[in-house]
Amino acid sequence: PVTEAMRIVDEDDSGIDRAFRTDVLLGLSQRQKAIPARWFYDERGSELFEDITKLDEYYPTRAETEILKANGPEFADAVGKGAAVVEFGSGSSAKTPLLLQAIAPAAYVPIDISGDFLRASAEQLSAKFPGLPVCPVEADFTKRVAMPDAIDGLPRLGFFPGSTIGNLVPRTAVDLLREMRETLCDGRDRAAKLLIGMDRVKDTAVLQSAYDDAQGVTAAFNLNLLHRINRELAGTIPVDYFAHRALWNDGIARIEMHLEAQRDMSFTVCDKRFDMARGETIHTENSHKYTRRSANALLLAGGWTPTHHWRDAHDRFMLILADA
Ligand code: AVJ
Repeated sequence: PVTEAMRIVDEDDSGIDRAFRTDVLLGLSQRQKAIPARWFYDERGSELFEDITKLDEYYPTRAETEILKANGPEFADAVGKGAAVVEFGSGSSAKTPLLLQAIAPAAYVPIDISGDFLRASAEQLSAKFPGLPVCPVEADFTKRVAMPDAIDGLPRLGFFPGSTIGNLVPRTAVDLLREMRETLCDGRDRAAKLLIGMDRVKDTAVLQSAYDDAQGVTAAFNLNLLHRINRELAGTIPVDYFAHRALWNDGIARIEMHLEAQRDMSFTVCDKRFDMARGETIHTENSHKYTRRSANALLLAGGWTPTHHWRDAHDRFMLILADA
């Protein structure tokens, strides 16, 4: 059974997403132009990301799935039965069934900003687990989210797979971890845990090709952001003048994606004019990589105490369980 999701996207009279407009206009006005990675995921962007997860070069999805498949009984032991699983950014993940199978939860609460994706994946999940109450919530999980009454009194397990946390700089990641703790604990002294996936620091060439694949799917994913701006924010960006770049920033252990101007240009977005010089970039994504220690430090700063730690056979990825 799937309950009705609430709609929370804030649109103006012409149907423009206010948060998207603000992030793009402010982001393009900075000296180093930058747009938050969360805006990649319109319908096309979500499809392209699904394609990325199937690429030979893109290991994180397979590595995390391997960990989930290999450790079912251990998750069940560590989490206990009858929890409400609250998934932050449910997407269309194939990972969720693996977790639900392993721990036999009492309810499943997927939270996602994309309502259509959310409803589709809630229906799919519900079909696979008849009898499991599924309560989708359409919301921006970077803020505290009200939990459905249906899970009152149940112990809660937050699930945040996919290394999505890696998109955030540490200051913002810590804020998010604290918001998740608020969402799960509801201001009370509730039993809450978090199972979070984090990508590991590894050989630079492996990282680089994971974010700059031979087929150009990641390039298309990156460039799709410009198409989205043109479509949704009345933009005139000449998309063909941009090239995809993926760089490893060793000092802060992250892959950076940029869109690099291949020539001087000017364009407008929502009637605002922007100029770019050849070689200048729009910074579109950070994907932070962690060691066990740096991951633990981040979780602790966010109010979570790590208790368990699992890796795939090739040490590429880790799942960490933490206590509120
Ligand atoms: C969905 C944030 C985990 O950082 O690996 C994939 C997104 N960007 N290829 C990542 C992404 C380019 C991805 N996350």
